[in-house]
Amino acid sequence: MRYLTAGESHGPQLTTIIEGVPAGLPLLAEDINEELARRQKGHGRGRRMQIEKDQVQILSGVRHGITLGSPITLVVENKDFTHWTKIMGADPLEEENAEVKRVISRPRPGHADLNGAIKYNHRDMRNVLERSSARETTVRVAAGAVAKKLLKELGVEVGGHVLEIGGVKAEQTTYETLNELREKTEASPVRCLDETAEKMMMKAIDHAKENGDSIGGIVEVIAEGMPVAVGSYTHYDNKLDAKLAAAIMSINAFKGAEIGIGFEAARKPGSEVHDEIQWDIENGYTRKTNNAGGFEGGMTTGMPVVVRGVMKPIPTLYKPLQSVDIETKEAFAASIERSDSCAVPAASVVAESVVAWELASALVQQFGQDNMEVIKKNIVHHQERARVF
Ligand code: EPS
Repeated sequence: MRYLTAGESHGPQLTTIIEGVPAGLPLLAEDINEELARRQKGHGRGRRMQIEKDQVQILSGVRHGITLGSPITLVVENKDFTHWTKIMGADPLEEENAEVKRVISRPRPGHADLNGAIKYNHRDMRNVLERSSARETTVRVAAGAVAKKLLKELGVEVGGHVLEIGGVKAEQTTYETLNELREKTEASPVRCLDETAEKMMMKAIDHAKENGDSIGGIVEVIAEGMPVAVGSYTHYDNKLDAKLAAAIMSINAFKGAEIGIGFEAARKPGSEVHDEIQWDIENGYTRKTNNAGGFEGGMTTGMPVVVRGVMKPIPTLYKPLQSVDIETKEAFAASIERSDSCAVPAASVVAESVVAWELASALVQQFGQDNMEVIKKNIVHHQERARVF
């Protein structure tokens, strides 16, 4: 499976074309809209989220609520476009006017502005900002919602939560079931399981906002029910854990990814890191622990997949940092654009989406590409073989 996205932050719409989703998957607009609404929430979101009410239009690949196996086109309108029709229009302007174009010549440190402008030879850095904005994650979440639906049909559930915001760490991070995790995090304005930390995180976000600043954090995604031995050790680009790390790193403002205990493994001896193997007739091979986060040798172990990502503070600040005007080369404060003071809770939904996408793609690749019935049968057969192996 693969997908492309298109669309500018203040253009008319965001689009994704998804190829390779098997036929026979039940899929409704509301499955996708639910995920889009989750991405819009979170303490620390800015004014743009009050303008948008992200809703998907399914324009191809689905008929009467079931996927056809043909490319799926999903579109989400930018309601804000009505305020940007001239600035972002596709037609030439009658006269060149920097104000009408809302030209940006002072790059924001931490954003794609300067490097993107040099690469594509844009004197107006709005041409970079419009595509590099995290607004694009809207349709990645839409594609992720399709992946989640596919995973659910195959017995795989995905959840996520926030572990840390602005230096405030969640101490209580355990949960009995993914359903419980979901219930608690949906009720939390910062998608955190720890109620004490939640309040401190919200205070940290308010404090950043008052100061015209922004803060980042750490999110965790868990997937339960992945069959064992999905992915491969045979070649670097077949390793599923590597694909997950790349997917996490592809989210706007993400600077690192960890699987299982991740960097902590550097500080422990092997005897405390590796997950001992056991077997019983009902469950087949299982592990006593899950420090590996569900991966060994680029393949799933059958234990829950656990992936974390770190998001830096959003670089669009109301209190701008020092920059240089690319026209005059003089020192200036960077451009001020409307922004979120913290988008970590929203980013945790994006992280769920990109992880779901990679896991769904891997299952489809390994167990049959064309229709859900064949994939389901192949997975049942595989799991039975693995249990008694
Ligand atoms: C976002 C929409 C954007 C930003 C934010 C994410 O809308 P606008 O630029 O109109 O305010 O709120 O993106 C960034 C701050 C960024 O630096 O990329 C969204 O839909 O999530």
